[in-house]
Amino acid sequence: MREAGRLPPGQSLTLKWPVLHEGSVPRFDPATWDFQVTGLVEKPLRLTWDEFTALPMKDVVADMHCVTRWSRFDVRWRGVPFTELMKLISVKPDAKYVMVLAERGYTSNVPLADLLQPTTLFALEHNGEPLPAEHGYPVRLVVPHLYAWKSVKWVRGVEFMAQNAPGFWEQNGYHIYGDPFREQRFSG
Ligand SMILES: Nc1nc2c(c(=O)[nH]1)N[C@H]1C(S)=C(S)[C@@H](COP(=O)(O)O)O[C@H]1N2
Ligand SMILES: [Mo]
Repeated sequence: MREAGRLPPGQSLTLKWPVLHEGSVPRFDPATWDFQVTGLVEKPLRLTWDEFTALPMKDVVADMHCVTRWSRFDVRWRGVPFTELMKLISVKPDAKYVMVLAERGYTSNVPLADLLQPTTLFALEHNGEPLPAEHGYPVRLVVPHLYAWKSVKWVRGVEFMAQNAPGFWEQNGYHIYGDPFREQRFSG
């Protein structure tokens, strides 16, 4: 055990990797895939697959906590840190929140400060292999310190916002922030 209290309250450890998402697994076509940055930026940005995968990458080993009460320890991700994306854009000073956008209209809102954490990345690999399709191939966001519904699979872009706004699960009763150690599962 790396530290006591590593398992958040109300969670159980799993050694498997459950698959959890709304809808079906989208198809990936590198010729049409893009990553779009919109909202409160000086200039919107569009990256092609080749441009996105040329960005610097690093490894992050982190635990994963789903609001449905399973946690996985020591998940190894490799991908593009959110801070690398920040180097390509000028965010306007009033941008404080981000809507993360995925295939099929899935969204989740995350404060910009949380995305700037060194452990937040756009993961392309898991344990040295490309992400399995059902786990977000080709790219998913990983925000390990929040409940995993914020770790958006099949991510396609981010929109910078001045005000917080609920994403898909947040509109359906999940907590607007989602800290597993404070058991922020549901709103209200
Ligand atoms: N695009 C998309 N990303 C998503 C979801 C989803 O429904 N659609 N579900 C979230 C939820 S609730 C969880 S717990 C994790 C599960 O990731 P996994 O299937 O790789 O374990 O993905 C998150 N990312
Ligand atoms: Mo979840």
